[in-house]
Amino acid sequence: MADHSTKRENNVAASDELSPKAKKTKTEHENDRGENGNESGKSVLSGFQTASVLSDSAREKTIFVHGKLADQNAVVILEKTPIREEALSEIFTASTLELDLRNDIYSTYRLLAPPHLNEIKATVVCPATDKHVKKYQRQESFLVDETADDYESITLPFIQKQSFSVQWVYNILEKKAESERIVFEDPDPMLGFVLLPDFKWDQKQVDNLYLIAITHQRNIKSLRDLTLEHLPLLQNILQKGKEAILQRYSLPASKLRIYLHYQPSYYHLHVHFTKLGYEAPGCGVERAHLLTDVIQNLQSNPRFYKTRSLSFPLRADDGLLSQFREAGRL
Ligand code: M7G
Repeated sequence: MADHSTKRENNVAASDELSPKAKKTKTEHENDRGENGNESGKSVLSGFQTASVLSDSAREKTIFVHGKLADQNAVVILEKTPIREEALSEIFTASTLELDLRNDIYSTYRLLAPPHLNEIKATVVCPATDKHVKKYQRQESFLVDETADDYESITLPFIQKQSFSVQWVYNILEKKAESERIVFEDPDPMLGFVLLPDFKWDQKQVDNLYLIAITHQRNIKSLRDLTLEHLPLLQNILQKGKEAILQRYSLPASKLRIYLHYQPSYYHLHVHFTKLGYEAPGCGVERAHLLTDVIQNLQSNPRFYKTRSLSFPLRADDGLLSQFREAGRL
């Protein structure tokens, strides 16, 4: 259950800290509407042809759709955005209400808010690969226990052949994309990183804060590659990431969940920073490794991640799962 005092505090932080940014984001969106989102008055998504719904959630208010956009395979993710406290007075004054039912002290309505308060966040992946389509498809998962030998003989060869492109990561590091969204950067080639909002976060409220820190070093694929030599890098990300978030969003470290995924989707080392209390996708124990634990594990055993078994979930049609099955490991 959300703690209201905390929520209020965060929303105050949100309005203090986010409003210049939110304004900027609005201007960017307005520009986008002219330059990218709309072409001659028509949304680029108006030509989207739905092939199938990959998954949806009434609780999360999301839908993942597979289809074609200008003859290319595409995935479109639609998500209703949270209601912001600062929008409440306009919602109450400027909306129309249609009564659904009234019974004793209870009544329910259909509230039709002005369009700008009724946003849907749309994420488009185009052209999407089959792997993208599978990533967003609802599927059964299986927990795999990967030994160090399994990593060398099964996982590593698989990810070397089949992982998602990390071009988007290089674009961020080289300031070819999203440079205006960077919250903090340490440019040091060995210890440095770029901290910026994850594209899952609309940055309108701190309640669902989600940032990622992407290392400047390009040769660290995942948790499995980490050894004692990476401790200064990890400590730097932890320390400076926390400081930058406190400064920008007034959110102290005690409100942050800071972790790495194993397996990640993108094999270029990055750290997730999400707000404690926000059930971010992938923050469960079967996939998220707290950065503080990773640091301590490496301090007590420099080869911890080179030698220990690591468990993680794989989806039913993941090629890596077939490899584990073929090797008799499942
Ligand atoms: P991950 O652990 O490799 O995989 O995290 P996951 O997507 O299964 O969690 C990569 C993170 O990068 C995710 O949280 C994505 O939402 C985020 N992300 C992915 N892309 C393609 C982008 C992007 O283009 N820009 C930004 N800002 N974030 C992205």
